[in-house]
Amino acid sequence: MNRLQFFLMVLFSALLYSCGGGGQPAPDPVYPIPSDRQLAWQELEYYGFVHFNMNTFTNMEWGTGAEDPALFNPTEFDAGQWAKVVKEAGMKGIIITAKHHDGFCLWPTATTAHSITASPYKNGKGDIIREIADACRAEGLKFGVYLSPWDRNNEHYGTEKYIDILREQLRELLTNYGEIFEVWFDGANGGTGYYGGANEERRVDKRNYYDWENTFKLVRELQPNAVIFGDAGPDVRWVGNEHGFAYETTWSNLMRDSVYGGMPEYSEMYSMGQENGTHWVPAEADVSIRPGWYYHEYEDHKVRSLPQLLDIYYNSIGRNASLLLNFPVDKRGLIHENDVAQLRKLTSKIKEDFAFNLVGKQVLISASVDRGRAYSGSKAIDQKKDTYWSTPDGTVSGSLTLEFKEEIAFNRFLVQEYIALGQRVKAFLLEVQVDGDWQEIATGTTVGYKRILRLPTVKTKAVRFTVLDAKASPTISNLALYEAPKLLLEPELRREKSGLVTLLAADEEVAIHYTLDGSEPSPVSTRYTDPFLVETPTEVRAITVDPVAGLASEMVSYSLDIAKSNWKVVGGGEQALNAIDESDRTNYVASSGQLTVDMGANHTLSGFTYMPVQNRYMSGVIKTYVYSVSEDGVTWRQIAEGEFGNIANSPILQRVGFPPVKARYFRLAARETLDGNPASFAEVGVITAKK
Ligand code: FUL
Repeated sequence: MNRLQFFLMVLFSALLYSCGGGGQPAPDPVYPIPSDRQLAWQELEYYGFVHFNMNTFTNMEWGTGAEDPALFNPTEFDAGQWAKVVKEAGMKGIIITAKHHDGFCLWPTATTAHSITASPYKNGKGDIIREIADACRAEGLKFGVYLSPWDRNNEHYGTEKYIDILREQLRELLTNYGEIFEVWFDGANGGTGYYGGANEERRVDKRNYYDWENTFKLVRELQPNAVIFGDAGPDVRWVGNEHGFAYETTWSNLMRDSVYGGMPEYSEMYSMGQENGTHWVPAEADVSIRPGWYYHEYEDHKVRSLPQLLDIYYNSIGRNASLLLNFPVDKRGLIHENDVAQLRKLTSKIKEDFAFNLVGKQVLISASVDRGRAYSGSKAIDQKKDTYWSTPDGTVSGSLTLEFKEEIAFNRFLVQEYIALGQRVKAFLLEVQVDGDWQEIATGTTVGYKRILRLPTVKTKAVRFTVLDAKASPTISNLALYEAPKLLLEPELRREKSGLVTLLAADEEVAIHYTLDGSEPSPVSTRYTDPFLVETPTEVRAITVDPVAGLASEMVSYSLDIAKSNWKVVGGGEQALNAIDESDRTNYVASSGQLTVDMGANHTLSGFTYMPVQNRYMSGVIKTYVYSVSEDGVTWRQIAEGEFGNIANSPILQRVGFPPVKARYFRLAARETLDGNPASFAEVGVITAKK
């Protein structure tokens, strides 16, 4: 080879290399594909929602619009606290309910008098939107606005004039508060007729009334980088439920022209997206950290548990959706301490779960097929989001195999598609090699931006990921494996009427150990295997243990009293048994206002317990009571009466003590209920005197 030939050869190889993959071009996009603003939004993954507005002060979820602006008066409002809490949790922004269905505006709008300007907050000089926007900016968070199209206060709602007003409100919000990352249009719309709002009689044609096309144009003009959320998109769609769960099969493609905001059949038919959807409209999962979207003191003890929050996280972000987690900011204007505490637990567990990507320990990655060097298997693990493994045109399946020098243990599998070229994967398989044989450990359907599987811990030296079917050549930009530590939470105890006790651990792979004699449990205490009977007063103490890691949870102690196996309700029929079935979820409503129980034998009582109904409506919750006992069911003695203090705001288990008294029968009667409805009971129990 002469010098020229050599030079040409070097030039040629360099050219080949720069074209990527031996000249192989990138796969053609599979339409629909995301816009640039959607791509940027997709990477946020996780951001906070705040419901804070008039309803916070009226204890409502949907206000009527007739509320007096004077009621809006937070005492310690601090958007800086919200921003810090959200930032610390790893969330990327905050969306605020600038105006909810009741029409009250959190900023000094020129469009209506029903706003913060008419409230005592900062003597009518306040601007909550400004304070939140500034706080977000100070923490490096994005800021978004929720603006309810449905307005129960505005006198023009239902007419064309209102559409101009709504647009003007939007103009104010999108002009005066800096960069907005998301504009949230709620699908809940007038015409439901349930709540008798100011303009309820003005039913609107949800599909056409709002002239969305022109409203969207305005958003584009004022905030070209903002995504628009609505049931039907256009940029981001509703996941179809308020539990924060996306579907196992979640396409970002949507038949967008077939849906509209507030469409009744949306959740069932469209919210999971469609393989052949015409537009790119990814799902966003919205869910509140408490049962309600707005703050209610009576939900202070109902903040979601860590296992519930983890389910939400994995079932949204892990299923090709983003997560919009709501905080019902309280009357002070702060995210409540209980919510902060639960969020911190979630944050640290997620950090632990994804602390170390085991793929880094791999020695070899091989692809069964690729479309050239620029699309080799290694591109799926190079930690670069713009490179990906892909196959030749027309090849819609193929595998990536990771081999490890030493055995690894993992229980989380994460995979991502290079979505800039469209969502492609329709079916996949995950296998591990055990003793030389491949064993299937999971199968799945869609991947999309991100898919995470939680799996039982498996040990192996080789892992194989196979795309079984795709719309076109798959484009896999990331594969990761993690070993999440076991969830070592205190065991939960459930008891049946018979006295049968079940202990439950949040993580199936941990052991439960317990004692029944009041002593402290340790990993050598009795190991729980099957439900056991507890018929007499007993202290059950338990821990969960991860034997491999040598770790244990905190201890939990349950004080159980006599079993209710022989208990009967005197009168009240079948439904009355709900009050003594050891379940807080089933209720009994007593038209007589009282509950009489025959325990079947005499016991020495030194107190009683009452669990009020645990649903949002709280109908018939007892406020003041009379408690009586009897040995024969004929002669009764009243032994306690009083008030369940603060039960309206804190409907938790009530315990009342009294001097020991012998009784076979007891009667709990309501003197008054909170709402005047017939007394209701989730559960009643007794405290028997210590022998
Ligand atoms: C729903 C609304 O009706 C709720 O009040 C809440 O704002 C939720 C996020 O969206 O459609």
